[in-house]
Amino acid sequence: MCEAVAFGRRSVVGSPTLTRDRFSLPRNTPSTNSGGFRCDLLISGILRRPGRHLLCRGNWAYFLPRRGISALVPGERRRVLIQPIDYFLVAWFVLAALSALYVGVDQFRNNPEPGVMKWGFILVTLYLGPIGLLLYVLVDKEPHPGEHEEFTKPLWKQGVGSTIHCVAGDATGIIAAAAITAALGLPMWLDLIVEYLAGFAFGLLIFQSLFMKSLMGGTYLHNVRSTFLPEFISMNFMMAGMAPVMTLLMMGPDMRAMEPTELLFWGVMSVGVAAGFALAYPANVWLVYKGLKHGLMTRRSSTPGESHQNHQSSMTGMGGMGMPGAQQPTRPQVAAVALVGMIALVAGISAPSTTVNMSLSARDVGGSIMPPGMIMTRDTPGAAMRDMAAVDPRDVTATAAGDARGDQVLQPQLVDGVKVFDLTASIVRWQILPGVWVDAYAYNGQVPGPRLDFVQGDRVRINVTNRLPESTTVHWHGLDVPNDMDGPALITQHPIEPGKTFTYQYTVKQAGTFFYHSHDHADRQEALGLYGALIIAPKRSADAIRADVDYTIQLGEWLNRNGLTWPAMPMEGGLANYFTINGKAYPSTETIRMKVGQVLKVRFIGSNSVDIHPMHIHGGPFEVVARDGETLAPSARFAADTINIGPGQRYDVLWKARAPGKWLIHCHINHHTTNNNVEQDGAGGLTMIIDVSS
Ligand SMILES: [Cu+2]
Repeated sequence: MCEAVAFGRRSVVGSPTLTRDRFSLPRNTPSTNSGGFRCDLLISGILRRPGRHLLCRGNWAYFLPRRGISALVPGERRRVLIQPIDYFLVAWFVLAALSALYVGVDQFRNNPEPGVMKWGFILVTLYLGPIGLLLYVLVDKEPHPGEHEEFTKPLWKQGVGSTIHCVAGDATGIIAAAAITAALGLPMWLDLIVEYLAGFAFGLLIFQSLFMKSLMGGTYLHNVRSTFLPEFISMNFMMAGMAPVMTLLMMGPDMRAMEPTELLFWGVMSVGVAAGFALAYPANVWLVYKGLKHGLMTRRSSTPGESHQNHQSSMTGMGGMGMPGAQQPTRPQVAAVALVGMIALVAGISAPSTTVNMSLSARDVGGSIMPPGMIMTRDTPGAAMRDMAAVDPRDVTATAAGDARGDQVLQPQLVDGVKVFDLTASIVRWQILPGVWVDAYAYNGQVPGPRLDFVQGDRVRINVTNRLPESTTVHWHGLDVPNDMDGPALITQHPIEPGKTFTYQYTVKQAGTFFYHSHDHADRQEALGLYGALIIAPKRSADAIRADVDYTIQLGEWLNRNGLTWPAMPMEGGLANYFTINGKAYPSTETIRMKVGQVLKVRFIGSNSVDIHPMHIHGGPFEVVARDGETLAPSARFAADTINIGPGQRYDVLWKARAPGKWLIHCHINHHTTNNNVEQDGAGGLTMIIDVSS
């Protein structure tokens, strides 16, 4: 007994044991009639997976896991999403961890600071990394035994100590709240308010009043009251620096920054803390100078027998004392500083709303990575961002072989006189050029999707299974079908939700060149590869326009940068940089081979949804014989050498091989015959060769 997993839908004729996502096959099961999918529907490459074999017998394929069965979907997954910034983040947080380790060990082993300040430095070093370490060494680390009191006396060092204390308390509250609000899906503006309150509460009620109680004496409530105003001032400046940095970076092009599970979120928090520190520092210097906040302290444990005192604390700049020579702060002074702090806070929280949409939450757009150059404004809806976002590589379920081809003919099963086809939409890694891979939305693991060959009069049934992370539908472009089979999502049918299957069924009335494509967020899904050819033969074969070679060209456009794929769109940031014929860019496009005197029929399909492509054939004019699936009357046929293929349009043209040589078919928007603006082997993108021999 060997267990096997079939790719896609199961259609089992033998007597295997079926379970939900797997089945067992008796040993030596006859290969072609016992279930699974035909090998020619599969792309050999997606079947290679560590720990799995592919058994491809005759026309049928099975997956044989070496250890159990883990998933229905075969192929290599890309489990991680790595952007260039991530390397810096990893390095940064390794440095931060090492720095914090050093500060922690040194504080507790060697430095006569009270515990609350030791923790303050450790926390701030976690946020600020080597900068925290630098501050510690410059202002607090006792140079030689007994020198701490003298070493920490200067006002600028006391100001740093006071800011460290504020940042450790307030920023910790802010960061904890940011992580929680992101998980709750609160809009950004509400996030900031919750974060402010949490930061203030944590800083004042816990870090300041509670942890400092032993140092300050007095009751907890008294401490809360006496430290409220200086904490309020310091916190306001701190948040005034932190809020805009957090908002603008979180809602920038890489919105992984909104997800606490992403390293980038913590990187943004670090930058935010640095900005908050910088803005709060001057205020803290003044507060310490005036004796409204404490700065650095020294606490020494006396050796037994040395003194009756167990502890000796020296708190420079502690409440009511101020720095030597400083006058008591006046009410107008305190009021003015507090007022400016509040103005800074309001500005810091509200100013980003002029450029980013603060009504969005992490749930709306979290994790989306926008194309470079996309214009996002204060009123850009979350739906627009999701529409244009990069395909998340973690949603890729399989990797196609580099030489895999799309547009492979899909063989139907005949059930009670109905031709039954199975289409499954999923995300696959697809090679458009050696070394250039896109994360494509694909039917049956190929771009374009498999070709459906119909004959006029056929009754067909197409089971469409959705393995995308979003809903989808299929539209039968140009076909005269019942309205509820037509495909527009939310207009004629409920979208097919992820994991679900919808069955389309109709009688094929027309003949000619047609295609199918997604009709749910088509600007995204069709651009990412969800289209395929419908080639319908006329009922009377005498009606067919004959040619020696019949070749279908489906056009595609891709935006692929930084290892990510975005749907190409005629939008800022959305313009394509790769162009494909049948899923491949020249020189990876196919070559048509024919002999002098033979006639080639090219069926152009405007399957891309962005540009009009003026398709040109070298070597003399062609004759346009059909448009949009309709055969032109002989009197309406015309000669041309370039024809505009607009999105959705189809043209069938006949081209005669007049002389031997390599003749080109290419788009005449010359940018479309480059690969990321580079010509390779004389061309690129929408180019292919007709190789005519004599
Ligand atoms: Cu073009």
